[in-house]
Amino acid sequence: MQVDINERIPNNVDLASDRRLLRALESWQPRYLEWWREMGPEGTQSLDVYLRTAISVDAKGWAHFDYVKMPEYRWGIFLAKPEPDRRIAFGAHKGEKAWQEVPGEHRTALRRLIVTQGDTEPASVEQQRHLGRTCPSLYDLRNLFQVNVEEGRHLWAMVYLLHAYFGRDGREEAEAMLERHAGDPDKPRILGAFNEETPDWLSFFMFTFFTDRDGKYQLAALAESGFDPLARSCRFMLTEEAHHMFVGEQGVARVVERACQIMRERRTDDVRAWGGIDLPTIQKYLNFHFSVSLDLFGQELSTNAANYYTAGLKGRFEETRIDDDHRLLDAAYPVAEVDGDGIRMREAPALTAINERLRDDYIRDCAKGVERWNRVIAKHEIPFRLALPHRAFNRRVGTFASVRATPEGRLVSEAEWTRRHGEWLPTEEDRAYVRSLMTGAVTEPGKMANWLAPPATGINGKPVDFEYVRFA
Ligand code: BYC
Ligand code: FE
Ligand code: FE
Repeated sequence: MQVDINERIPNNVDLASDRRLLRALESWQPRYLEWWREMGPEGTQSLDVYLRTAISVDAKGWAHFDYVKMPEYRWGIFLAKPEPDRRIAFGAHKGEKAWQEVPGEHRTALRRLIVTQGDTEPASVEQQRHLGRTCPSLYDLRNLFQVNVEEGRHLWAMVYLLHAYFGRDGREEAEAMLERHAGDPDKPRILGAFNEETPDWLSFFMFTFFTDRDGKYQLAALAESGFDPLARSCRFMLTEEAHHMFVGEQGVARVVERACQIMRERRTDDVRAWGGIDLPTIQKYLNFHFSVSLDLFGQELSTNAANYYTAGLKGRFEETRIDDDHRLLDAAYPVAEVDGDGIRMREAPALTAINERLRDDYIRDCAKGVERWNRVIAKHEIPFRLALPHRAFNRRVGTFASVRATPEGRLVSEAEWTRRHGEWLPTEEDRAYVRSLMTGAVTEPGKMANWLAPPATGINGKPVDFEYVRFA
């Protein structure tokens, strides 16, 4: 199916042949644009930004680069190509034909999953809306906007499913997506991490590394869904997600690189004296964003997750590559839990441990990124290593929400936590210092703020000093 990029809503789902659906989405569109103007990236109405826009789902066409005015971005609806005769790969319906319509018995659960997924997308745009003001370079500003427009498109992807498959309550849920707001005390976003602030660029890089990576794992689990339109939506979203995590990984790596340069050139550990962000502060930010993102996987043992799996709605990471029966009725899975004053492993039913398994996959992926950051430090021959904190550290969801643990995973008293958490999590002073480095926007092509190193290469083969954003 070809995409007509000039349609009001570019799509590869043949919207033109479904007038009712088209009209419903066309009436949601102005409300989306109004939300984008009010809650989206601040002060960007007239900028020309060198952005990637999906114009087809082929390997070649999905990454089309050009200057775009942000409010005129072509937010479209794109599903990955259908797999012929696709079968459900897991759960009680394993082997049956994948569903092209919503099965009545699973309607509520599916809607809930789609709403939860959809809600995070505009939330992240809201969280990041002020960052343009303090961008460290045009290259970074462009990357921020790229992430923002694609999160906006991810909202479109979920809203399409709600409109196309859930009738009236789907339309109501689509409205509600624009009514809840990140951090709003009356109408907050659904999941915890999406009500936190993203007040500075170090937070932004950490967020895109850790929280967008939760997105990757959740989308991968939904990409296995027996409900085929959801699976195909998520598959295409995953192609966009890779860039978001790249922005985070490279962003943090460049902050680390700059800290190391200062330490070596100035022969000092006092990186702040030279306007950099010191490695211990980077570690604290890492601790915060990792722990908050771990909460997004839900409880270690979850009957919700077991039901989603059995129903064929949400699978495991790379479900079809796992060598087992894909029903998990008798299988076990090791889960960490609090036991007296320690933490021990216990065999739990694999079905109820589905969330924990996905969290484990996620943690392994995060650890690889941290090792790449450590290679930057090692290259400078500096004796410091970044590390992921223990999964029990700073948790608000699941079994560890009821205890206090150090980054090493030692359980401590409330008193010790109160005394020492400032060693492990960013303090007000740390945050104020980081903010103090980011008081204005660096907008000269090729120029970088002092606290981060330039990227190794530019975007789409362009040089680093390319004019990624043009100001009118
Ligand atoms: N905050 O049985 P449990 C992304 C609630 S990120 C607040 O473990 P379940 C993106 C839960 O609702 C990916 N509440 O829950 C990234 C439940 O409530 P009830 C987003 C929470 O359902 C960056 C209760 O606790 N996608 O795309 O197994 C930028 C029991 O919990 C939280 C998805 O999340 C929390 N963190 O697991 C842009 C995928 N966690 O029923 C975008 C869809 C749990 O007791 N969502 N609760 O009232 C899901 O699959 C599941 O909802 C979750 C939770 C995995 C999130
Ligand atoms: Fe997204
Ligand atoms: Fe993302």
